[in-house]
Amino acid sequence: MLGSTIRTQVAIVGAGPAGLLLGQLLHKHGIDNVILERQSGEYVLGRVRAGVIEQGTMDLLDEAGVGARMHEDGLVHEGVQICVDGIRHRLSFKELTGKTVMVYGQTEITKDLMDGRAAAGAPTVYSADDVALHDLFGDQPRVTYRAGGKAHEVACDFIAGCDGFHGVSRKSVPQSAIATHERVYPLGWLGILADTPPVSEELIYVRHAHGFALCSMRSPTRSRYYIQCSLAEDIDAWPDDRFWEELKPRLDDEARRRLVTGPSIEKSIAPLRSFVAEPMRFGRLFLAGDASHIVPPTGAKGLNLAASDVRYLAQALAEHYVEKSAAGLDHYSQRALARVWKAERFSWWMTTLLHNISDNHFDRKLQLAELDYLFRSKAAATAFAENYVGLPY
Ligand code: RFL
Ligand code: PHB
Repeated sequence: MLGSTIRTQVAIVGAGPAGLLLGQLLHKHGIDNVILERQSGEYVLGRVRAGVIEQGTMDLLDEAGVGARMHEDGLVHEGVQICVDGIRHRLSFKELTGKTVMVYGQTEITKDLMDGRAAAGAPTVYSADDVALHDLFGDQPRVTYRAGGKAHEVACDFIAGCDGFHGVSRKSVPQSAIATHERVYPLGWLGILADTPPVSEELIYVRHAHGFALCSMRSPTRSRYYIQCSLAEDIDAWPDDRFWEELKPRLDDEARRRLVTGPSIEKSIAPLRSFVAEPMRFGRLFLAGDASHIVPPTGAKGLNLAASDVRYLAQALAEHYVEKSAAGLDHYSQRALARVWKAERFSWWMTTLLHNISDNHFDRKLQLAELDYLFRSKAAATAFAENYVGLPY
């Protein structure tokens, strides 16, 4: 049965952070947009992912008018700690770069963006099935989908593919038009969320002979921990006690003493992957966020890259509609990819520095030499801090 045909300026596929933030920024510029999301709103809000956001991402959330709760509840972090075989070292972002990062969960950002969108009265279609992109290289692209047992269509000027790594947008592009670059690591992160106080006020990245671990948090009463695991791991084989027993030996004495264990409220395994699809524009389709690139989570860059893509894209669309200039749209892919590749490099570097990836003794010795250099050289520490707090847009 035929349902509605809606006309809008920008059709956005995906209501993750990229799609919702783009929608909000476009709305601020007076540009109409419709978001189509495959999942329900509750499902999107139930995903536990990023924890660390850069100053540039905070600024964008403020610009989108949804930063109030973040400033109230977010935790400002002036540094980070790296523990190597039981000895902890601190790197101060504040001293090295004058900047800080914010610990504020992706779940909360998503909620703030959804609330902002509802307040703006901008349309989002959740549980949209069979989303399909049409006529990308013509003047009048369309997006079709099914909802409530009916077929619907969105006619638009542009499509923003913000539908994540497994989305339909990137797959709608002719194979000959797109180049993909990928590195798959033979490991994953097993993550646990628990209502227990964090072991430390700052994040601790742990390099240990048993494998990587990360002590993070969502609030002074909610912890987020990760341990390196094999890709073949079955989540059902990881009752909470087993997780805590695996984490403990990787920590330093003080962290082990302060560790408060408790029942998990979420547990999941994420594979580690580096991936870039180029270019990010195909006619009237623009990819943004995980739809176009993936980083392993070690550098805390995924959500922040989605935000920088969206900033370039929102600016470019505003230039198109307000100033009637195509320059921003023409340069979008090149500008976004320049920042993407630097974050790819940093995330790959941090991943290979801290994980147990290779059995080769030479590789292990190199890791330790690199870490020693990082702790002793101000130049090396500054390069690390500069990347962690986020390179300029
Ligand atoms: P998302 O969040 O995947 O959202 C895409 C949305 O599109 C929908 N979708 C579709 N909708 C319609 N039709 C289709 N055919 C569709 N297919 C998919 C999906 O349902 C979804 O709602 O991509 P987006 O918006 O680009 O955002 C990217 C971020 O989510 C991601 O990069 C971060 O979570 C990565 N990440 C981290 N990033 C950071 O900046 N800092 C961190 O500390 C950080 N920690 C992490 C992370 C990712 C992790 N995992 C689970 C991979 C920690 C972990 C463990
Ligand atoms: C998190 O808190 O989920 C988190 C923090 C830092 C990372 C990755 C994930 O590098």
